[in-house]
Formats: sequence, structure tokens, C-alpha cells
Amino acid sequence: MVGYAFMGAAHSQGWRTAGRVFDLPVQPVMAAICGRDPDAVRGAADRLGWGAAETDWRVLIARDDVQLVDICTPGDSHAEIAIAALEAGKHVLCEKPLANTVAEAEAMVAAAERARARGQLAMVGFNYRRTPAIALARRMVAQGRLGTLRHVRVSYLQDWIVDPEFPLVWRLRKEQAGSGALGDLGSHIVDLAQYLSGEHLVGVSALTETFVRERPLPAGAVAGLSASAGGDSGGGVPRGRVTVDDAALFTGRLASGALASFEATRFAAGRKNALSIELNGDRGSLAFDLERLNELHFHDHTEPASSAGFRRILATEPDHPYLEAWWPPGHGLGYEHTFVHQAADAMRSIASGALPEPSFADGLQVQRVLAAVEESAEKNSVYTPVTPLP
Ligand code: 4PW
Repeated sequence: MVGYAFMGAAHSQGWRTAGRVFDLPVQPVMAAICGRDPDAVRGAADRLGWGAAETDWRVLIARDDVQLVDICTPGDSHAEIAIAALEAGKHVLCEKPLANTVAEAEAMVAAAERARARGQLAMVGFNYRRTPAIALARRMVAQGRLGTLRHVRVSYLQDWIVDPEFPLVWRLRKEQAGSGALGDLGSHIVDLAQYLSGEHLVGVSALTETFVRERPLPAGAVAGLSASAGGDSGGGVPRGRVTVDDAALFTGRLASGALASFEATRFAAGRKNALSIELNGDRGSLAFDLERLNELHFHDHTEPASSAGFRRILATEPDHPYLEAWWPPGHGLGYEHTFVHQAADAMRSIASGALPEPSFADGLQVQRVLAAVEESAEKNSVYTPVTPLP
């Protein structure tokens, strides 16, 4: 693994647990973790359960005992590490968004295709697909339970930078993160809208905004979604420019003609990690809220109106996705389990040789949607086509 902050810890949890819960055809072994600070990475290795610590990712991917490289760094290093690892014959799992630009994502897909011919995995970490209720919703859409899809309505709301004095962490710098709420949160909801509908977006119309344009510089290295500002004893806190969006709102058209709406923001005071989805078809609707992630709401529009209505499905039955290996019905799962399922799915794809879902090509397609959103927003919401995959 490269990186050991929030996502590194979440992925480590997945690698540690997957083989103990699921009956996997191949077992993950946590060989080595990499970060630049020798003491910090040694501490992370001990804390997270890795066998060795490295300070140079090139050395990490050259190790004979490393067969898969899990990239949990900010987006500016995804392409370089992923391409080098694939070319060194390693399988790769890369955190989302796949890259910071479409060009980088295209180069990663080209490397993934070459590697696929050699039997290597290249998978992107859209972990929320692995929430049992979301995977169940996908199954129900594919079974035709919603009929012809008309609407997809998704939002992903957080509030950790509402305070204008929250420091300028890497997620607020374009050169590291690529974009702001759009790439960090919007990439998830674009992926989910496309995964659940089984369709690609063909065009978008967007607004983005940066509400707070300058922030104090952080006190030191920052992990997770909290941080404190630095400063000196005399001259106050040095400040820097926010170079990403704070919020992105957009509408889109799916290939079938269904309409989709998206909202991604870090300024929704009181909303911590509120990812909600609703799909409406001519035979029914589905609704999901990550803050109640064991539940899926379904309305069957073919039932008599007198008794029809949304009903709550508790997605904890053994025949629901991923639930065969967990607890008895009603004993729900949480955020971290999505990473366990991701690790298990990666192991299964490696063993079967099946194209992983989501693949690097899926990651590139999302990247193209994000680029179209940025282009549309620059042109004051002009409808902008999404470049299709070949
Ligand atoms: O899943 C989310 C991420 O993609 C996390 O809750 C935080 O917000 C970290 O980055 C995004």
C-alpha cells in the first residue's frame, strides 16, 4: 500500500478482514506499506498491520513479495504510481477519483489494457458500490423492478470546511487533489448514478462555486477531514488561495434519455457524510441514504395505489449482496465494511481473471464526466457532451 492516512487506514481495515470473513480463492497478505516519513510510516505499519515499511514507492513496487499495489495517495501521484506498478507486473487498486485529469486517466487505462493481457488487475476504489443496500438496488434495477428509468437524483453532502478558518489542506489544492467537492464527492455520485442505472451520462450542465477563496495554512501534516491552522507567534497565520471548487451542482442526461441531478458540497452545515440516492422508473422507485446504510426503500408502482407506498427493506438478509458471510439478519454493517468487500472483490477478480468492477475504464468514464462538468461550469452551465469511451 502507498499512503497511510484516512483512506490508507480504511483500505488496511479491508485487507485485514476480507480473508477472515469471506471464503476467498486467494488470500491477501499485508506485505509492506509506504510513506515518505520513516517514523510515521513505521508507526502506520505497526498500527495497521503491515509486515514492513518503505519510504520510496519505487522500492515498494520492486519488492518480490508485492503482487498488488494499493494506491491511497492524493490524486496527483495516482497515474505515475499506477502505471509504474502495472508495468512492473503488479495488480493495482487505486483510490478514486482515478486521476486528476482525463489525460492521466487515459494513460492509466492504456497501461491497464496492456496489463490485462498479462492477467493483471486494475481496479478503482469506488467503495460505496460495495454497500449491500446499494448492490441490492443495482440488482433490483437490473431485474427490471423499476421499469423504464426516468430520474436519478443524487447528492453527497459534507460540512467539514464550513468554517472559513479551516486550514488549506491538500483536498483544497488543485495541484494535489485535481478538483474539490467535484472530484472527492461528485466522482462517487457520478459513479453510483451510472452503476445503478447501468447507463452512462451523455451530457451535463453545471454550476460550481468556491465560497471561501483564502484559508490559513495548516499547522502540519493532515490526515482525515479535520486539521488545525498553523501560524507564528508574531505575524498571525499565513494564508493561501483555495484553488478548487467548494460545491458542484449539475444536471445530466443518461443514454436512455433519463434525467439525473447531482449535488456535491462540503458546505452543507449539519450534513456529515450524507450520500442520498433516489431512482424513479415507470414501475417503481428506490431510495437510499448512507447515514442509514442498512436500509433500502422501495416503492412498487404496479401495486394498487390504495396500499402501495415506500417500504423499508433491511439489507441484512443472507441472500443480499455480501451478506452471506456476515452476521444474522438485522445485525447491520457500516462504512468500513465497504472496504472489506472491495478487498474481497479484488481477490476474486484476480483469481478468476474477470474484468474488475469498477475498472480503470470505468474510472476514466467518470473522469470525463467531471471534465465536462468543469467545462460546462466555466461556460455558465452550457450543456456539455461527455466524450464517450471508444
Ligand atoms: O468517502 C469519502 C471520500 O471519498 C470520505 O467520506 C471522505 O470524503 C474522504 O474523501 C471523501
